[in-house]
Amino acid sequence: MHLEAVLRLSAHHCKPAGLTLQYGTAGFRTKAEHLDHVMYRMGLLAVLRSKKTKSVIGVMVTASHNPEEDNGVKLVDPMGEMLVQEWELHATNLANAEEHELQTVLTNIIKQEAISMQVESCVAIGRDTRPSSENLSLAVLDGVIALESKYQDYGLVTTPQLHYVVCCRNTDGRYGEPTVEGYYQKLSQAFKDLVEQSPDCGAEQRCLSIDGANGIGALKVKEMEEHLQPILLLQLFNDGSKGKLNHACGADYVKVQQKPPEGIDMKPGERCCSFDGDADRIVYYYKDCDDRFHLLDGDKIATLISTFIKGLLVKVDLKLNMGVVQTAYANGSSTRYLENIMKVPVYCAKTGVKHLHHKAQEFDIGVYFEANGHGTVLFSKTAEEQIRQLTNMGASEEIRKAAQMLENVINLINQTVGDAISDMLVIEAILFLKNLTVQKWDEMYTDLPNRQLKVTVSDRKVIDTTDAERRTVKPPGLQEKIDELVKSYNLARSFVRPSGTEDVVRVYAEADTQENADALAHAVSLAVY
Ligand code: 16G
Ligand code: ZN
Repeated sequence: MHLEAVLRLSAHHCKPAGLTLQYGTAGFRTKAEHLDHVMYRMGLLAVLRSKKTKSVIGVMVTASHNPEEDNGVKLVDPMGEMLVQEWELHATNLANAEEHELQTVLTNIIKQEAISMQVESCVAIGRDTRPSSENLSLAVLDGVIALESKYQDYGLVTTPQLHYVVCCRNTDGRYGEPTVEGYYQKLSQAFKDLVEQSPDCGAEQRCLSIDGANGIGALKVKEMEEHLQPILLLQLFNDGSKGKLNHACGADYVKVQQKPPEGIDMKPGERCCSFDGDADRIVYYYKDCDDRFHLLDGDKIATLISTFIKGLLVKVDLKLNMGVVQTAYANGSSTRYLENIMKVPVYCAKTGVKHLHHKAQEFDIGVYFEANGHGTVLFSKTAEEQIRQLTNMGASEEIRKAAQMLENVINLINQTVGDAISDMLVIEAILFLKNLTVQKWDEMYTDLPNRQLKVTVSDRKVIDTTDAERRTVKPPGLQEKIDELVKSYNLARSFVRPSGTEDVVRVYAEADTQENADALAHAVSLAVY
């Protein structure tokens, strides 16, 4: 192995001795100034992964909803999914190797994975709008160049756009044209085809206010806007021209704080949504006439989408199984509504997109959403084929029409990963077609009041969970204490889990009233302490 170029270029991206990081739920994430060497090495690893899979591999530089000073990086696998788990370990080992160990660690990965270095490789790179992202993506590029790989730098893109182009590149364009323009074309066409059938709605119903979190999503919505007119009239706030990325705005802020972002002008009854910093999450909300804030989070989105799809499935009369995947954070009311009223099977997965995605793949149609607004719908090959067949030769006009709508949904939803823009268009289309206001959508069920808190502990790893993070098995006695506390409230539920992205323990509680949810969350955080 000739790794001289790798070592020579590594001298420009030296690892601070002793610094260790872990490839977690969302790749590497920390203060931007600690990431230069990690980026260089993820460039190297992407090349190896590309050679191993004989496919284009993506590298996205972003720290999503984290503060502007942070940054991060994650690798995208051939079909646009998250990096497989076994390679997360390689990523961690490579990032943490001291300079003098780099060659050995790299050679070990090559040996262990039996990678033939002669195989061609190609890496697709994207980045968000953080000030640090440009230089960090150049560091990734240096790693790619050191291993003499081909690459394509897509520049400023949303995370889901990068997942999309990677998938397109590896499926000979069957998923779409592998460009950002191709993404706009595919989605806007599917959106227009889907809403074609909708009743004529007034201008008011066609207006949507978007909080772009001062990030990449805002930039991309501006680019896409003209493709969506005149059906959808978008009003963009927090577009990055003034405010700071994710500061007092964005989907995470709105969900956790349960209040509107700063910088948005909300009139009673108006439909609003917030993206996060890399536009892979979305939440909706509105203010009622009494100035009360109503949040429609990932659970409400999952319910809306799965109800719509189920309705179409009944019409086309296909025996396709549909399941909804949630996490422990899903509001109890949403789970009950889906199971008892909609009669849709619901499953709980561990937090983190890869876990939900994986579970959703078990169904013909798998709808997954985290309460925080990250989610999508996956259609199996069988489902896609059966639906497509019916669009050509459905028994009746009604069946053909319903099949056509399902096909439009397939084209509109970004099946590689949760996507704020794509999810937004699916939601808007459903609201048009069903002639639903945001209030009516909100009334599908009433959320149980809930509270999230974080607790700083000396070592969050002392907490270990089971049952998709709904119960703790360590430290001893903690679960019993939580059970005891939960018993004293009505409709209550609570759990704690170590965060995968921050050095904290997260606490979730829900109960019949906000006061009770707050009190329970508080009591449980004291038990953790
Ligand atoms: C990451 C995950 C997100 C999860 C969050 C939980 C991906 C792409 N993102 O942002 O799905 O909800 O982590 O963070 O997997 P936590 O472990 O700090 O609560
Ligand atoms: Zn994100």
